[in-house]
Amino acid sequence: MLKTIERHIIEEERKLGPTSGTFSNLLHDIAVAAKVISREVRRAGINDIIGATGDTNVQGEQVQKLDVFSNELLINMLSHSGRVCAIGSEENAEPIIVDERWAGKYVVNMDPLDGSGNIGVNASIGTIFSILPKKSDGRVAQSFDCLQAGVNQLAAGYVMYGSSTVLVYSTGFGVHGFTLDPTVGEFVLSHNLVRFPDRCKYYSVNEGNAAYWDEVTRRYIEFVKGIGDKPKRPFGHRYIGAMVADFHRNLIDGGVFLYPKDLKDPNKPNGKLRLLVEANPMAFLAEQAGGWASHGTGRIMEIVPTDLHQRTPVIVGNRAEVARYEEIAKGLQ
Ligand code: P6P
Repeated sequence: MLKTIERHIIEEERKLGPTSGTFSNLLHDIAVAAKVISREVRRAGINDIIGATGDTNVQGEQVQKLDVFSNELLINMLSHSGRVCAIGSEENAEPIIVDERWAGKYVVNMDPLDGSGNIGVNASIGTIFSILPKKSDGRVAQSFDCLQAGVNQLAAGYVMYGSSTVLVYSTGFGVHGFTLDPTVGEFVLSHNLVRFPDRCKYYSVNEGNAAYWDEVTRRYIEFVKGIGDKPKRPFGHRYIGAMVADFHRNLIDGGVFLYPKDLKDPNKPNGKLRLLVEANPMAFLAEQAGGWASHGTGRIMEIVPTDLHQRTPVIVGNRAEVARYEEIAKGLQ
């Protein structure tokens, strides 16, 4: 029986108690934006949207044309939805405060197009979103409305533009995945209450950073490779360079993803990934799917943010493997 995301969102909303329906409308708006971005991604080789704009973003990264398209589309849709009061985007230095005439009661932090370096080589990319309540008093949101710990999240999700387009989200009642059926233009339920398998099959890390890792990461990676005095069957290694794609494979097949702190860039002592637009939403999903997400010695979702673009080490996925990493870290303290 075909269950569209619209129907599922309404059913999920009923579990949240009496709300004015704006929450489900917000999730629906994000699903619509995902369909439009998916269309552009699928045509990227044709409609001259591949390539860099020549600009660099606040992260100091090359901006791809599809980054700009996705960011502007999502900001435009969310700003005129009547449901959002502030938007924190990986592409914008400052939060976007929505015009009071359109402002709603939710905050969205997002990475509009994660892994955009993969566009030119036709590898998977994604969109990541985190939904929070407005915290400030008064009608107009403040920039600090985006600076909330992950435990405050009401919902989170991602869209993966891979061999098919999949939207995965949770509102706190488990994780559900929907596959876009391009013949009808609908996201259809394909992964109901998806959870990390108990068996950890893969580890995902950029091995090219091995020379810059600290002792904790070095010891953990040796373990997963079956090296050392307690050899074990090694995990498989898979790394796509887009967090959404690596996370999704590990969620479906069993695995752990790491972007630990490293000494590669003195300006990024906590690794590369952003707390608010990558780590927190993926941590919310991981915990809802029976997994865990740590910054190395503690729960990612308990970090109290001080900057929109602050970074954090990320070890996320199979609960036992994340716990093993934390045990090694605590043993070395
Ligand atoms: P590296 C994409 O740029 C991203 O933010 C994540 O999606 C991905 O996991 C990571 O960076 C890849 O970074 O340094 O391994 O290329």
